[in-house]
Amino acid sequence: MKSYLRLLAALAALAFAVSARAAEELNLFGWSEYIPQPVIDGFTKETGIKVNFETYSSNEELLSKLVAGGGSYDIVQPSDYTAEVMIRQKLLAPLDLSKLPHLKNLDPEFTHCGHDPEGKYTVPYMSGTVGIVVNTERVKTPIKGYRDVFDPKFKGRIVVLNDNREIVSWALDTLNLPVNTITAANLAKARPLVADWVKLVKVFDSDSPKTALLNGDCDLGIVWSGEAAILWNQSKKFQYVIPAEGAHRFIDVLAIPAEAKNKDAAHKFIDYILRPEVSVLISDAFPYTNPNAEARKHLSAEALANPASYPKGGGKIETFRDIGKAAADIDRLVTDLKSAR
Ligand code: N2P
Repeated sequence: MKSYLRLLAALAALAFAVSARAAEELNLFGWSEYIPQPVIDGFTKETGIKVNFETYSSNEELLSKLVAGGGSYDIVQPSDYTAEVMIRQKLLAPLDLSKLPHLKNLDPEFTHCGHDPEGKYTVPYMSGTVGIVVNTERVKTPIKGYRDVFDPKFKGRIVVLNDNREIVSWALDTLNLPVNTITAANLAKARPLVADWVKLVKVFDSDSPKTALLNGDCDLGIVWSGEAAILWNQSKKFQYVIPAEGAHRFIDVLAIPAEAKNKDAAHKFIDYILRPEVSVLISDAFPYTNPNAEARKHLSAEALANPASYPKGGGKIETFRDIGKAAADIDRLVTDLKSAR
């Protein structure tokens, strides 16, 4: 009888362990068109951890949902400057670096940067720039910078990111004003430029700005470099130009919200992403600048020669920083001007 009870207890424990494993989940909140589904599926297949994947189109959307949603996300994917805001607001959990053995694969150029100097909260996912794409079959004049794009003759032929901080930074760069020290006076100077520019734009799209260029709806774009790289792979008529007035370079990261409920699974996912063979799959689908030095060794010569993914030289390239309350002023400015156009 005793051994029968012991057997029963063992079976119950086993059933509990199996159900606990089956119940393990990960709530991933990431940029659209950035994390390939096969990568997520591969992680689930290997670990048994079910991934619930939600996407967003801007850092502002991520930030507001994270603040409102409390503990519902286990991994988020902010850009560097938004990670900086999250660290300041204590919205991120410190990472347990002992659970991330593949961190060593990262190129030090992308780690310990201004947004997270001690590398305590964030792991670089992909990097990139924001630049101009020109359909050179349709646009015959030289396009070097923002002023060339926002020429009235291109009205209705332009697609740009639907991203207010980006748009204002193009105007500030054009006026040779700083993009990270935002004053009311400088925003007032940028305003007329932005007002003129938004009237020329046909499509605002941060998710897939390549689409309007591919289907011929637009001939010029200001887009994420990974989008430009996909266009280049489709046809060499789509040329990528780093704007002469200055360009934005971002490092998008993976981080764990302070309130996350599945922190262990989150570390497992981050380390999975850091494996070279997984990271290569990400580069193949979304050819941004891969910060993983080991993965880069496995990229094709063609992938490494893509001028949008791995631009050579170029002028002034800056990262964005946390600008505090001025972010709301920028948002208001562009939202007003867009609705007035
Ligand atoms: C992916 C957009 C990622 C770039 N669709 C944003 N920094």
